[in-house]
Amino acid sequence: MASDTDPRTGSGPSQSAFLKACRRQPVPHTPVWFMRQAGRSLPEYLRVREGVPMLEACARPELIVEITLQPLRRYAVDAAIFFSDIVVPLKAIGVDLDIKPGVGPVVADPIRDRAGVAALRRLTPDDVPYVTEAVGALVGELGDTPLIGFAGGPFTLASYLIEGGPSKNHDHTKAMMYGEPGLWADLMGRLADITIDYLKVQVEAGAGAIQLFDSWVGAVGPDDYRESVLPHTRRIFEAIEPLGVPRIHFGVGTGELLGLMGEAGADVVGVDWRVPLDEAVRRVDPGKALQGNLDPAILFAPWEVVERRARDVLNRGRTAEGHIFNLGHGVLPTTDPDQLARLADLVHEVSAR
Ligand code: 1CP
Repeated sequence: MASDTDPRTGSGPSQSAFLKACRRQPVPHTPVWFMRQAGRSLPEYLRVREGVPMLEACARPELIVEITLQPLRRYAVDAAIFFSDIVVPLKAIGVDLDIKPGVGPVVADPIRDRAGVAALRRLTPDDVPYVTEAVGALVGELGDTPLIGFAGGPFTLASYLIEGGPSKNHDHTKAMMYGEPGLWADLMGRLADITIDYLKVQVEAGAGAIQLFDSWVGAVGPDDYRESVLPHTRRIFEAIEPLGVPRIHFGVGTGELLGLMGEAGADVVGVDWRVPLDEAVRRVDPGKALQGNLDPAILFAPWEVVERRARDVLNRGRTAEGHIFNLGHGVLPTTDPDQLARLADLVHEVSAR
């Protein structure tokens, strides 16, 4: 693969603080970005999305590029994240689904039997030409700032497909996981294949890192995670390894799974706000960087509180081999963008070496 370093200046995304921290190398400052930094909390996002359904926005390269760049005009973040959604690759291989405003992904025919699982086919670059085009354009626009590609983790994708939409208890999902392990393994294997195909498209088009969002996997205990999820996640990370980009793994409520999520093959383990980073260091094997973990709701408190809590995250993050500052989950829709702008600057100031 061609190097992204300019031999004359030694610059390029590979020299960025974000990629260095992912690789546990020394950094000039702690890098920062925010999950869901694009989107709902930005008035300029709401303007360009007016009258454009979410899945249509995800299939229009010029909109993807614009929305991905919007947060970078406001915040001094160290990385951009590709604007899309975790269900985009499923839609691209023909699953009948939509993203309903105020709800989330909704699947027309939930997958609960062998025929439904068997209909899930692999993804080819021709299924997502808009992704290749948008990533390529973004990498050109972003210069030295790395672009994070992403996909949903297999448990989270399985949950949307089996439940048919957002779910609190994942009833049908767990019924299949516990009651029909053969069918579950087939489904998870296919989702892993699709995810590998989809992440490869993004990295081959120029994404400098990938994040696997297994947002809802915290619903599973450690033994079941090890048996029913980890093998599939491991296969995804192993398939991406030869591409040479850092692999980040994140889920919500995964305090009891952090060690296993690292074992699955991530270079960087994302931590939600429930586990302090110095405790997360003890739970994850050596050789991993950590990402996180300010409670996104802290941003609703006065700035003094945000500052104190952000300094605490940075202090605890110093115990990790590499730390990427982030929120403990996505930016909440009513967040004041000025608080985020101030937070990104604070992280850089406080952590400058
Ligand atoms: O920074 C960014 O802009 C990235 C954009 C992004 C990402 C990373 C979107 C846009 N979706 C995602 C990933 C995603 N989608 C995750 C993993 C991250 C996380 O845990 O937050 C998940 C679980 C989803 C599923 C999803 N899509 C939901 C959650 C529903 C639930 O189960 O509670 C929702 C509301 C969506 C729709 C969606 N995705 C993105 C946007 C901007 C929207 C809202 C669109 C609309 O309402 O029109």
